[in-house]
Amino acid sequence: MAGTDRHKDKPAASRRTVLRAALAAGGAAALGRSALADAGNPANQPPNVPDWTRNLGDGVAVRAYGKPSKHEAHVIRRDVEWLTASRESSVSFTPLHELDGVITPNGLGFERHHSGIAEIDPADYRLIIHGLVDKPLIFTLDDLKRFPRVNRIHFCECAANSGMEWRGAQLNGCQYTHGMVHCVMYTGVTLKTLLDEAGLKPKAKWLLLEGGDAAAMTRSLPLQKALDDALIAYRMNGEMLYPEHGYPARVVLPGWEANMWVKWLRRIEVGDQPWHHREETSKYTDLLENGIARRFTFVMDAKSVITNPSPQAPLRHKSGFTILSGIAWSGRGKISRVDVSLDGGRNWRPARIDGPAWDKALTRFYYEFDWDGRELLLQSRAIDETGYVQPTKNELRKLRGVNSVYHNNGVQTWHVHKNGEVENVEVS
Ligand SMILES: Nc1nc2c(c(=O)[nH]1)N[C@H]1C(S)=C(S)[C@@H](COP(=O)(O)O)O[C@H]1N2
Ligand SMILES: [Mo]
Repeated sequence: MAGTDRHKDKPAASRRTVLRAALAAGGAAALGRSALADAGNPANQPPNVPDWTRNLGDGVAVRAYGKPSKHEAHVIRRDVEWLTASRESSVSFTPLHELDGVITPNGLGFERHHSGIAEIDPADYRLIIHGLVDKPLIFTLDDLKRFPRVNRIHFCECAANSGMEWRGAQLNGCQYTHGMVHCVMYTGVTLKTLLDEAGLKPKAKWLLLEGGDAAAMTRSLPLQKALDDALIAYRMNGEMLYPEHGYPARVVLPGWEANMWVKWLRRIEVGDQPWHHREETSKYTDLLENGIARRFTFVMDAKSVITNPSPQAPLRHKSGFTILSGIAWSGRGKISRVDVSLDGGRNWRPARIDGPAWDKALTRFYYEFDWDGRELLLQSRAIDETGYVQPTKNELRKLRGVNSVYHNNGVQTWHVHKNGEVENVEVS
């Protein structure tokens, strides 16, 4: 049965004319519609009856694994061609301007791989713990799932996020300037539980974390962090990890730079000092103006960005009620406040945080205002529970110079033009 007779009669044309007249006379605002009320295909709009109302749709289980609407096909991870030397060693960015709330969908979180995605058969997955332990252990995936579980929601940010912006405004879109961050709920076992199982020798001070990908990426982790809040996660947002995020198990280090969150984790060696690592996977040191590098800059400082409006999400209305939205996060705890400026940092007003403001997680803020149609210089600054205030980019440059590509948590400025287009700029 395709469609019902009930809907087959087309309403009289005169009704349509009346409705249009009402809209033109200012009824648009009352109906909560904008100038975009004229967009689309009138045949699908009131008072006409669209096909999707006339016809039955797919039944259950036709879409055995759900996907977003086909009209959302533009909401994807993207890379920057000139940044991507090879498809394997590359980065893709989270489409932050297309998301809301605080949780990143599993298919949209940025990816960073040094040697591509390892496709691991879970039956062959093994995690080895050895070195300065009482009994070296080998875990299967099922073994990991039989330890007491924890659920933790945390952001994961590459230390190179915003790194292209150290010398000046460069990339036009928050997807590219800030999209090396995602936030999901991880399910797994604490690393402490596994280390307790193996038994640490008194001299234990550092761990080596090694990935099972072709990069065999290794990082040194101070034991204190491992015992404090590190996880070995196998689920994200309830699902098993996706291959690009380390299936079947990865390291989660709340608040710390993502480079250390080893994916496809296969080996943990316990030692008494940090290891020397191969340059290409571990040059995450911050070169200062005087040539000295900041090392072990593990914690991600508080940061924020306005995701809407932004260069990929311009303002479509010419003026009037406007919703500004963005995300804030801190590697040192909860976000306690976010301020917003419409004039490049001269005046600040508190934004409205809505939804959870979890520890070391993305936090959503909004600022609603009446746009007078004039140019805007939008900024946001995050303040975390330690009292730390997100600095301006120039304040950061004074401290650290411009040699590093890492740990740029400076305030972002978006220039909103009169026509609603938005551009990445800097204010002095
Ligand atoms: N085994 C392995 N782990 C890895 C990497 C890698 O290339 N191999 N890249 C690291 C870097 S630099 C980042 S930023 C994060 C990215 O995590 P994601 O791809 O889940 O976003 O993984 C880290 N863990
Ligand atoms: Mo990274």
